[in-house]
Amino acid sequence: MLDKTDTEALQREAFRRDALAGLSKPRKTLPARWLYDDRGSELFEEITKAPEYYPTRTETGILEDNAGAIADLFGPEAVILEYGAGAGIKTEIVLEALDRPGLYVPIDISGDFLAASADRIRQRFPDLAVEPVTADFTAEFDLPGDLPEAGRRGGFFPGSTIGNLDRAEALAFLKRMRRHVGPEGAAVLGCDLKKDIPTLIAAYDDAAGVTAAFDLNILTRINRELGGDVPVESFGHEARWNDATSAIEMHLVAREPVTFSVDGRAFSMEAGETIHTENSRKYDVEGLAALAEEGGWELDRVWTDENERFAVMGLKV
Ligand code: AVI
Repeated sequence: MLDKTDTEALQREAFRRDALAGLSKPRKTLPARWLYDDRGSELFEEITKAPEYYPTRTETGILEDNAGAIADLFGPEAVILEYGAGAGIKTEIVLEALDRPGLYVPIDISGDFLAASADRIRQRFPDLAVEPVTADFTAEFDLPGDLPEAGRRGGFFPGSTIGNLDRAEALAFLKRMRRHVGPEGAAVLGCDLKKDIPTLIAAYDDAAGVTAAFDLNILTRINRELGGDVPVESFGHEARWNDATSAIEMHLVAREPVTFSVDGRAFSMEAGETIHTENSRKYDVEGLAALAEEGGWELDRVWTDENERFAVMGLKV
């Protein structure tokens, strides 16, 4: 087993590699996963409460309104596999509604975060067995070998995190979850839907500047963890709609010509040049159902809000 210091050293090395590779491209990028250090995770929590960021409260409302039907889809004594632990209230809504759940398996790459959210769930549901798995769910990993056999296995992937994956990654994820749940399995998948562009842009560029702070924090992280001297104050945040990929993109825009170094390597950017930090793809129900089908699933039910902003999809094998 790797201890915490080993894991942190490996993470930092992966961050260094990704940052240097991304900043060396003609169109600079940084993978979105590095947005989530402690400060980034705090800021993301704050984003979910911003008035313009409708996805979290909309999905929560859909889960509340349909908890009974979701529990029926999973069935009695279900083993729930949650990809990305710590959807907090959303997880609790589903667990609360289930008929005698057999086991809850939260899966997350951050061991600390996972332990904290597993503890919270244990306190809230003292009779529920909880078996956390530390793993990157966008790559292959093994489930515990001793999962109970009585109930159905159900995947739970809320939050529209599927939108942060590209098409190939999303398909690989759907196939992996299909393998995990086995032949009798089911899944509940939350996904933000395509809509008018101003609503989307506002959700990713809120007036209070929380999303901007979240985006810019990746530069502060580079300076702190990779010995960088990026002039953070010379950058601004921009949310853009890309029609070809059906995605909101987050960009860090250089407001003036800048030069900086990261881990001893020099970089320069012209005014207006950007670092692309995140894609958040928006689907329609048909498009996502087609992708899920390709991944080995059948669409069983779709639950949505009255404005059809967000969809929670019930899938069966
Ligand atoms: C985590 N993920 C689903 C969020 C999203 O909406 O794509 C991340 C986010 N980025 C900016 N705001 C929220």
